[in-house]
Amino acid sequence: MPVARPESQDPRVIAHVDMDCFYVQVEQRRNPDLRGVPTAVVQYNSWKGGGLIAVGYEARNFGVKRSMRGDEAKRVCPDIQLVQVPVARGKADLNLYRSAGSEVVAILSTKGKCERASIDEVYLDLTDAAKSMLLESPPEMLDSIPEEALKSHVLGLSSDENKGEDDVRKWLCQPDADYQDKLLACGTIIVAELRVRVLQETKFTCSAGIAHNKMLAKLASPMHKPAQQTVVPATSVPDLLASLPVKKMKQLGGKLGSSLLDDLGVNTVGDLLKFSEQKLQDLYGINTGTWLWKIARGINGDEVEDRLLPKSHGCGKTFPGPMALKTTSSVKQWLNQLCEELSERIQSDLDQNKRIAQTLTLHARAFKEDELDPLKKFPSKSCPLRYGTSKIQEDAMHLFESGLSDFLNSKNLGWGISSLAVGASKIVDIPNGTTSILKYLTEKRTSCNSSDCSDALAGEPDHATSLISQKDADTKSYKEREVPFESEVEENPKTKAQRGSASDSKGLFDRDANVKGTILRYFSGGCSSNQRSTSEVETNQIEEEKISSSTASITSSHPNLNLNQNKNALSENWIYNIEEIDPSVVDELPLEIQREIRGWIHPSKRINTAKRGSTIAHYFSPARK
Ligand code: TTP
Ligand code: CA
Ligand code: CA
Repeated sequence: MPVARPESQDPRVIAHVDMDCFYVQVEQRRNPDLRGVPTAVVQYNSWKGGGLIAVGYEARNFGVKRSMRGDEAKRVCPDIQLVQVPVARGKADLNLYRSAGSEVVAILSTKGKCERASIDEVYLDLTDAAKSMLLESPPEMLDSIPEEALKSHVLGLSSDENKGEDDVRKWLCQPDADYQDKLLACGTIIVAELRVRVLQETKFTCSAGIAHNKMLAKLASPMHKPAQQTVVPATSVPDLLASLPVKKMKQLGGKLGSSLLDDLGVNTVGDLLKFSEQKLQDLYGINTGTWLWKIARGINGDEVEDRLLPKSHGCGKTFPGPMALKTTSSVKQWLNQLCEELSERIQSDLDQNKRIAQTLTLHARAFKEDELDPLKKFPSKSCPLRYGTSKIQEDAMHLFESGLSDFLNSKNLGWGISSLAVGASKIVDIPNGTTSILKYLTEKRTSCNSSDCSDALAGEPDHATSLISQKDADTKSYKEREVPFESEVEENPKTKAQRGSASDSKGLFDRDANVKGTILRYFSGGCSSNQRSTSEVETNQIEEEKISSSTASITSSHPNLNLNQNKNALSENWIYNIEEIDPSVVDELPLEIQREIRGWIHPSKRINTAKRGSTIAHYFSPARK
């Protein structure tokens, strides 16, 4: 739900960094023979050559698109190399890509607050680093401006290619610029240097948008891909938004965008300027109305969260067409696999980062023979998460049974499952200096039943509850792993190191002085912004929109459901909080489930009490009223 947060009056420098054709780059690093060769990464199933999930820029030049399957890609680009995504437990194993993303995050987070926004992108708040640079070594005082910074695309500057770098140099060094632009100029240099470091240290290229807020930075990062960066000075915002189709904004990809288009004749974000805040509130409710009024002016107060680790973990698998699961035993078999992976991931999060996940969630897509209610969705279910693979498997199966019973209205009908996913969320840090909850757990868990535990827990932090309020103590995962005690429960040293150097903006130029040429040159295909057609850029964005626009069909699995709990393990009602879902994890779930979850996260689907114009009433589906 878009909510307009007040934008700080203080100037900010925000960057959005997105890796170029990420999975392809990871595969090209693993197998350098693929460098410079048209390449795509395909899904693990082999039907029609597998679905493409990442397409390299060389292949895009031949017209290969992510929407294609391998066979079609071979037709338009016979030399294309199709690399299968790694497989584990019969499903895609994204660990390779996740950890490659972490390598990049470790570098990008050295200059300021860093929010990992998906498997291949981050937001950075570089305000402090830019302020320090402006004080200590402003652009006009530098002996030389890093070449990568001079390659920046500054919106609103002349587009004369011959004068491009000169114009950028002048813009970066203009003595009479206002403070915000001066900070932005420093941010431009800092981001260029970070991107060069990313390339040197990981061999990956990335693209970036640099602006004074998250929304504008995100809009700018895909404008010149691959391996380039785009800067949005405040003065260029009206022109940018005047020509920006509403559907290009992620939150406007769905019903809200359609309503703006169909009901108000609003084609571009700038067209919204015609409407007063009051009018937009009357039409769409107070929050959404204000949000729309603000985005029309490029105002966005969202903060960059200080978060290098995901807010949740999820894994899932689809069972298309005839592969649909039709018996509880086949569901159990696959759920067991998914839970095994989930259990490993939360256990390693606990071991490495000292974080505990508290909520287990099951999502599924299902169909049934009952044609009377074909749109009914399989309700997502959650419960307190108990550590230990077998416990997670057991609880997930209970959640499934409970969901299936609701889905079938307790009728005895035939059914099929076309996708399954499990998630672990509500992840909290184990507080530093706690005389270890973990120690407490290892000592107490074997001996207490649930009521004893709740008494014993009085005064303990909330987050221990879900682990301890179990009837039969599953001590395995803790006891066998030599849980660290107090002195070991501290910040991850890597994170600590990253934080420590956050304000170091000096000395970058020395470090990067050896880098000859620009990142762009690194691309053997030499695919510059000019060579890349607009339609390719659009295609990429449309892909994202497809996901958010498809949220229109979601009607039943509302995240704030008060869920019935299964009888064995869970006695209390449990509220699932949408804020706990990490969009970066959603990307990793099966597409069908992504759509459903994005339906909760993105568009303005809040219960809305404001009076609405009659033609717009259909924007809010009845299920949400
Ligand atoms: P994107 O950032 O959307 O795309 P990309 O990095 O491949 O290409 P671009 O240069 O245009 O940014 O997605 C990042 C990775 O996430 C992508 O390499 C593969 C994976 N992914 C999927 O598995 N399924 C999807 O539907 C999408 C959109 C991405
Ligand atoms: Ca990307
Ligand atoms: Ca991305």
